Amino acid sequence: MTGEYVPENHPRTESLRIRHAIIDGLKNNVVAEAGLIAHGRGEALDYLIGEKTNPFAIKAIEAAAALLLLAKHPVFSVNGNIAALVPDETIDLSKAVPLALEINLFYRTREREEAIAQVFTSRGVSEDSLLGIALDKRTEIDEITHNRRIVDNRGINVADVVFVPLEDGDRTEALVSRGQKVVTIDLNPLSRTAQKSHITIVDNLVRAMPILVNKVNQLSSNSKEQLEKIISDYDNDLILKEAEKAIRSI
Ligand code: PTJ
Repeated sequence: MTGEYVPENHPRTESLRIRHAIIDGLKNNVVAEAGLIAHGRGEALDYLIGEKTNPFAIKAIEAAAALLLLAKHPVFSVNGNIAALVPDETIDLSKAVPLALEINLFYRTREREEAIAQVFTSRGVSEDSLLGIALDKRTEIDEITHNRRIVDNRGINVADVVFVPLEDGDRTEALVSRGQKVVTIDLNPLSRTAQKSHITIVDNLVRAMPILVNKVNQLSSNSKEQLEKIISDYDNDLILKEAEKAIRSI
């Protein structure tokens, strides 16, 4: 963290701290150059939702927790921004559900795969359990033309629920067309990913992830029927409309 650039008494200390985590991630090969642009877009949208976790996000987080707990083979698709901003929460979620972590990159290079793997192995995750990097386990999803088509045949390829925060729309559509359930976190309720996912958490990744981990822990003792009820009562179109309304009414 480039902490020296982040004065403690600055009115936007937290926002600067997060921004510098992304910049450090770029320097360490974790974040793609386009990840900075994505982050800037996220910052702008975060202003518009009041830089807080709104009720529409809380409802989506509860449904996401229920869906992840009900899944037989849930997989968390990890990209550069996630590794830079919420590595600890990502590991917490992988233990709480439990779910597999798969590194899946739009701007895929061997250097970035290794740098992102290092973020997790340095925090105690075993290299063997990190999917998406072993060359002999790779396969390709026909429906996707770009790099995200490269998936692990133990992970995203066979997952029933895929968690894809900060995503580009193509893959979400492809996963949905393959019959897989998709959960995302995206500050833009109008993005294709937000629109096509089954559950869309319109919130900043940094705020939403710890809440999601807590929610999974809280719901983990619920019965299958109780979890199914949470999902059947949930309406993602309504949630997206509420998020869009919050942005337009500012
Ligand atoms: O690491 P890679 O190579 O897999 O690349 C990752 C990026 C993020 C560069 C890639 O997936 C990409 O280009 O994504 P997009 O198309 O820019 O979409 C990112 C979406 O996430 C946008 O809708 C942003 O508004 C949103 N976003 C950005 N930062 C945050 C966010 N949503 C939630 N929390 C954030 N902190």
